[in-house]
Amino acid sequence: MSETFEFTLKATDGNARLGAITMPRGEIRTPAFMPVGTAGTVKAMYLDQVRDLGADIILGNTYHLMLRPGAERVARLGGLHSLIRWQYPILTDSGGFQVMSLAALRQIDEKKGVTFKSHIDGSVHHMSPERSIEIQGLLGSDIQMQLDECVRLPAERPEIEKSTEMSLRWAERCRIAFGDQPGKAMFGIVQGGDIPDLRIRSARGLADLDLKGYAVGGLAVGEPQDVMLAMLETTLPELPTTKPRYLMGVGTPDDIIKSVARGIDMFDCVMPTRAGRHGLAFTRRGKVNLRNARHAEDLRPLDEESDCPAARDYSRAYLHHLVRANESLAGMLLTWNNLHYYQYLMQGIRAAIAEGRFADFVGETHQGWARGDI
Ligand code: PRF
Repeated sequence: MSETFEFTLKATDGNARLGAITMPRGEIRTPAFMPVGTAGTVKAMYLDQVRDLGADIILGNTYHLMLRPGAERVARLGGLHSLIRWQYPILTDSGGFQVMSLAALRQIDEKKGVTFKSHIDGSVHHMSPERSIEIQGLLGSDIQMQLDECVRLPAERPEIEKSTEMSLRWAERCRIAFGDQPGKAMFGIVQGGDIPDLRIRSARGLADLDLKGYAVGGLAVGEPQDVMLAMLETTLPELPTTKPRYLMGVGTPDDIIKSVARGIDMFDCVMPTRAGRHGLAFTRRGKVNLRNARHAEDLRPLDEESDCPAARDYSRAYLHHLVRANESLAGMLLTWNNLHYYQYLMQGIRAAIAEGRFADFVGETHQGWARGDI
């Protein structure tokens, strides 16, 4: 495996890109979906299963891990990879987004960073751009994210502008704190809300910093899908084609396909894992809510043609029972099914781009969802 972090573009089909990131812990085939392992576990899954489904990289969260078990403790225990038994690349989010969505009493100061109260025990913590990078280093993260501020939409221009400019200055501080680590990467995060000139300003400012990769943040935070897609169309032409682009926290299978069509290479989302724990299955025939009474005596599996045992070998009647009875196995089977479906979708996307038939693939995939399963 590569000693350094490299991104290779292998084929394009329209704006869709097929590529690969190579780095010391492994290769990441792009477009890639990264299962979310917030607190050092992809909930309800063994990491061996996650790997077998085709995941090349998983995501971890600075915010959760700094609070519990603690970044210094993870470092003393040998780092996140060895602790959780995942030897492949790990990307860590920087913490700012989770502080804003989970912590109490948040205060932002450009120089000092964010001060917040833990959602677990109310203890007070500080995180500056430099401390976020330090924590991500202690965890042993392979791809680190800059500390940023994400504004929820709708919001007024002055608020978005102020936070976009601050995030850009934080990117520079994070780049300096990260320094030169050949086998690892630190990505900048484009902000700018739903305002095109701010998106362009943010993307150009980050491009000038010559980072190893670029994320698009601040989307899927309350705006309609067409606004999100319009922001990608505004943002992506401003970023270098030679670096990977990561759309943070997105999304549904439809969001993913439409974002790949506009040039996104990487995704992460709690959708497949969280929805699975709530009784919702993603399939080639669209979404199936196993809580629904119509499944109570349905002996058909979710998808008899799937090669995932959770989709192929268990009846809907049994899955329905497990969901209704609140059994752990319900979450385990549906998470397995959903992560399998997401990786199957990404593999289909990559094969279609390689063969120059991405538009046909999109059409066929939408047809499958529209057909429904009953
Ligand atoms: N910033 C960071 N993490 C994120 C986001 C962001 O804007 C989003 C927005 N969809 C998800 N996760 N640091």
